Amino acid sequence: MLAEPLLQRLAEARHVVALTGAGISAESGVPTFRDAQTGLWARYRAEELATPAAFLAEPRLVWDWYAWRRSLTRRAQPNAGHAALVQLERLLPRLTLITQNVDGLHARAGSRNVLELHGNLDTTLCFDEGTVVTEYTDDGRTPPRCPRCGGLLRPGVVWFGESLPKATLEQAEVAAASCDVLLSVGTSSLVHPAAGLPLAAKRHGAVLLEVNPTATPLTPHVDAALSGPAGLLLPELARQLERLRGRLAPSD
Ligand code: BJW
Repeated sequence: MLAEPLLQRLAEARHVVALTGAGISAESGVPTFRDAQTGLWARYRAEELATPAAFLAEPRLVWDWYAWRRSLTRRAQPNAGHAALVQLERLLPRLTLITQNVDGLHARAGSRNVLELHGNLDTTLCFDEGTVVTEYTDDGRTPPRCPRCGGLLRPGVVWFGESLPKATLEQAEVAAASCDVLLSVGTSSLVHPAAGLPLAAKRHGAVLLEVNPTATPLTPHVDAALSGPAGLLLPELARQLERLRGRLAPSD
């Protein structure tokens, strides 16, 4: 699957970054961001709901959309792709996992070092104060209100036009600039600043690998494009790495 010289580079890497997007959760039954709209939500475009302006115009609609998506992700289980990244974390000296996903499935699979660039569906913020709200009363209003200031509550995710969490983005940028291999998995590579991380890694000399059933704007820049589903290809990659490690291990 992965050509021997690139597999060697992966096996020798001191620091690997995996950047994931919605595609890695597709096989858990969580629809990807751009294909997310099914059933009642099919007539809305995700890009038009995931903005502060949409929330201010129709807070109930946007809150309900996130409630629907939260109910899907809570029922979902991590898949073989998530599990393979946990295995890679064990096999490699250092793996930084950067995700654009808000579903929390990497942590539920057992990944320890996860940088969530776009927040998490399971957190709630006060729209006005930007503070995390852990407890609030359900008084029947949608969205519920902030117990401190009475402002609208919103999901703790990053919408278009909003800044990413500063410290998390900085850690991601440092990791991208210092890794030997960056593995981009299941992302359309359209949304910035996340989409710029692989290119920054490449400028600093990293090998770029991509796992995706379809080509993306990143594909022309990668050293290897592994075409197919993450749930199949990531476990295969981990197996290849383990086999190579077995061959390289000094015999007693
Ligand atoms: C499989 C598979 C399987 C399927 N296995 N793969 C520079 C240039 C141009 C624009 C900008 C720029 N810098 C900033 C911007 C503006 C904007 C932006 O990037 N716009 C672009 C659309 C052009 N960025 C922002 O606004 C960001 N903020 C920011 O930069 O602030 C400063 C600033 C603002 C304005 C101007 C300039 C500076 C914030 C971005 C926040 C993104 N938030 C969202 C919503 C999160 C909450 C929610 O989920 O509702 O994050 S948008 C959405 O896209 C979500 C995702 O995390 C993100 C990425 O999507 P992803 O993960 O790639 O999913 P899909 O669906 O697009 O793709 C799935 C892929 O999986 C596909 O390729 C499939 O083929 C594949 N796949 N099955 C493997 N089994």
